[in-house]
Amino acid sequence: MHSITITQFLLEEQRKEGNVTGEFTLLLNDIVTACKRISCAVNKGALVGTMGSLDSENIQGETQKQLDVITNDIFLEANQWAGYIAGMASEEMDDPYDIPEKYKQDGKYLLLFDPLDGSSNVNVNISVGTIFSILRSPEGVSHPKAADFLQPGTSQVCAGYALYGSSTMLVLTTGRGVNGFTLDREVGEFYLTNPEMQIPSDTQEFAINMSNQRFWDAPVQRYVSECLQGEQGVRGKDFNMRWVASMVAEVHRILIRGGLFMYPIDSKLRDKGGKLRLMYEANPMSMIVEQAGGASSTGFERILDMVPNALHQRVPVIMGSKNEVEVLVSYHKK
Ligand code: P6P
Repeated sequence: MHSITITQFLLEEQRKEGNVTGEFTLLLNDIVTACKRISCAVNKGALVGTMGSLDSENIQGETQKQLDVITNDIFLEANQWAGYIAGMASEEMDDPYDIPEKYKQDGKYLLLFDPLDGSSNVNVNISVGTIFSILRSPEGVSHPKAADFLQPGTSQVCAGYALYGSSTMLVLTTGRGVNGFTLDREVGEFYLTNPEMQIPSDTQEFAINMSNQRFWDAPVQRYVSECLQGEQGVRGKDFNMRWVASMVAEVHRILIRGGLFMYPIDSKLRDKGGKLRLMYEANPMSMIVEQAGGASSTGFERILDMVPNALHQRVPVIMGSKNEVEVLVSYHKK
C-alpha cells in the first residue's frame, strides 16, 4: 500500500501555507523530474559509456566526470522552460545561467545545485546525489548576476537532495520539517516513505576523512582523539566511524540514525576556506539538518547565518546530531 505521492504532499503543504497558486509546487515538480532523469542516467552509466572523465575542470580545479556535465544539462533543461526561475547557478558552471529569452517570464526564484555530488564515486558504484537550494530572486531583477545569489542560508525557501543509492530517494524541506520520498520506478513516482525526519540529538558515530588528520586544527584533533579513546576515555563511550566521500549519503545516514559529519578547515585547505561549497552544498544541507533538529556550524559560526562573499565560496562544515556539534563547537571556543 503506497502512501501519498510527492506532488500530493507538496500541494497539501502549499494549501497549509495558504499559497494556492501551485506555482511553487510546479517548480518543485520540475526539480523532481530532473532527479528522476538523473537517476536513470546514473543507473545506465556503464551501459552507455558515460562513466569516464572529461579533459575539463570545474571552477574548483576538479576534473569533471562525463556525468557531471550530463546531469548539469539535465537540471538546466528540466528547470529553465516553465518561467518560475529567474536564474540558476551550479558547481559545474563558473557563472550563473541566464534563462533563455524564449523561456523568460517574471521568474521569482533562483535555483542553485550540485548536480552530481560525490561523482568521483560513480564509477565504483557508491551512492551519489544531487543537492539543490531555492532562493527568492531580488525584485525587478530579470537577469540575475552572481551578486543576486549571495544571500545567507536563512533566506532559502527550499532545500533538498536526491540520493541515488540502493533506492532513489528525495529528501526536502520548505521550512516546515523534513520529509523523505522513495522512487517507485514502475510507477515513476516518488512516494512519502519518511515523514517528519528527525536527527537523534546524541550519537556514537562520526564521519571524517582520517587521511587529513595531520592537517587538522587542535579542536578537531582533540574531538576525534577523544572519540577514538572510547569507553576508557573522557567521553566514556565507544564511537564508530564512517566515510563514504559522498556528502549526500553521509547526511542521509545522519538523518536516519544520527551522527556527526565533519569536513573541517585544515592547514591544507586554509587558503581556500574549506573543501565544501557554501551555496549549493553546505547551505541546503544545513537547512535540512536544522529542520530535522540537528545543528550545522563552521566550528566558529552557524553556517546558515553566513553572508556569502562569492558564488563558489568554500566553508568548513560540522553538522549532524545537535549535542555532538555543540561539543566540537565548544572546543573551538577554548
Ligand atoms: P574527500 C565530494 O566530492 C565532496 O564534495 C563531498 O560529497 C564529500 O563529502 C567530500 O567531497 C569528499 O572529500 O577529500 O574525502 O574526497
